[in-house]
Amino acid sequence: MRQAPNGFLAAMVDALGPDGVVTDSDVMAPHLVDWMRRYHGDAIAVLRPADTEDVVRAMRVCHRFGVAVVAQGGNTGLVGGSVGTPGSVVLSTSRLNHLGPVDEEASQITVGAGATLDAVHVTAAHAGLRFPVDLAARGSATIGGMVATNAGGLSVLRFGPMRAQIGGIEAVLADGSVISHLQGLIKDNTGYDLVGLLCGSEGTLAVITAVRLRLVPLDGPHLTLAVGVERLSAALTLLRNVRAAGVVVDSAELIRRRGVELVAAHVGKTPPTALLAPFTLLLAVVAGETVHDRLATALETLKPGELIDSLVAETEASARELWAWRERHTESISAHGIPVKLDVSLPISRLAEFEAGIDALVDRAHPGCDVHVFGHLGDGNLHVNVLGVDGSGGADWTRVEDTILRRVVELGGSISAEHGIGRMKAPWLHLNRSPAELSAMRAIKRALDPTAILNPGVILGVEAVEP
Ligand code: FAD
Ligand code: 2HG
Ligand code: ZN
Repeated sequence: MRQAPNGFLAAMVDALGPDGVVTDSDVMAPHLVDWMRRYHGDAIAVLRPADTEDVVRAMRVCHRFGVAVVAQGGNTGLVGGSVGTPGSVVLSTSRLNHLGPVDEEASQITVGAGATLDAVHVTAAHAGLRFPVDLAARGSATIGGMVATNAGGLSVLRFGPMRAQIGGIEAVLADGSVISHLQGLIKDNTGYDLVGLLCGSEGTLAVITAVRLRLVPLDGPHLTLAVGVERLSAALTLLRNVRAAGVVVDSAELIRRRGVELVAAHVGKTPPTALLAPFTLLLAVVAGETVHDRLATALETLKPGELIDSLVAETEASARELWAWRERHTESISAHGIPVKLDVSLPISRLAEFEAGIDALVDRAHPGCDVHVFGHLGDGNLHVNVLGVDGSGGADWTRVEDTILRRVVELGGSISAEHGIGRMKAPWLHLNRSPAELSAMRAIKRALDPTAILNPGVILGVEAVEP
């Protein structure tokens, strides 16, 4: 462990009080390993600021001593961006968790960066409104972390990712200055979009302390439908036809039989037969008088032999059970080891081709792996998880990752659809970003964080951001 600079901890305790500075290694331990157990970090201390003023004081001390700061929310990120690095402090937002009140007139709410997604859902629902981003880590993932990664989730198809839900941000820059833009104005063309810039910045440009979120009206009931099909292209056709029939689709997710079997083994349950088709399209749609007829018409458009089975969840409880087969993929995979975990996006027209070739491609890079593909079909976003490669990283790991990411780019896709770049994908950022774009990004980084203390190594890699 790297030592703190002389006087640093005393200055930090002065700034935050003893409760705000944790140095006990047992208490620090969970902050220093990521959700996947792939990244094991290090830090001088974990800071627990109680409000924005505390964050300002903490950043001033870090700036003065040149100590790196890794902002951390729920630590559910999947690209190794949230754990401390040697000589850094982890700044936990757990105490910045204030909520609301809901501004019903504007359908907005201002929350602390450390508020969990679950808490925001519950608060919005009490006001008859909905916060439309949802993901399986909802109990721990924080709004600050989700803004910092521009998280996607299950309803991007209908509502867009985090970026589309932000009415404003309050954040503390590296030198302790505060930018606060929380009015939530619908129209506001006053120069550079700093809010948009911080969204997806993964803790490298500022520490987000509060967020103004847009809320949407609660729908009536949703209907959940599972359709088992022979080929991925049939799932795409069906989704297109369901939407063309005027059905409002909230989520359109894809799972494969292999993944369902893995979840079944993990949770000890038998899946419904519709989920044992080679591919299952899971749909959450807004219910209404004509929805069953419209769905039936769309199902009829599938070619003979393509539809294997379908199942409608009649109750909320059975809908939750169906969704669990999709949502529990991540934990079921993790129960079998540390996977190569990728979240790629492709043009819709290349999805089937990518999926059809992925097993053989990975097999050539590292024979004998177990490849799991699932994800947000409607967004062109597939999750590729590969089990059976040495979980600690190394040459095999890099080869598998490199092979998949290059294939994605060859097909016109993105190496990160929603999890971000973090430390994990920094070496491959150049596949998607031109030298001119990378140079513009470095210039932005230097302007906002001239001594490179904010989450070093994340997004741009270590060398790229040294002052
Ligand atoms: P952390 O993991 O703590 O941090 C993530 C990044 O944000 C780090 O770089 C960190 O430095 C930075 N950061 C955190 N807080 C702040 C802040 N206040 N200011 C500045 N930077 C900050 N993602 C999706 O997009 N879609 C999904 O469907 C999805 N499903 C998931 C399911 C599971 C089971 C799990 C474990 C993860 C899933 N994720 C998904 C990953 C997703 O990125 C995180 O859940 C979430 O966005 C991160 O929130 P967090 O509070 O845990 O952030
Ligand atoms: C999801 O959609 C998450 O469930 C996690 O983005 C994906 O585990 C993964 O690879
Ligand atoms: Zn996802």
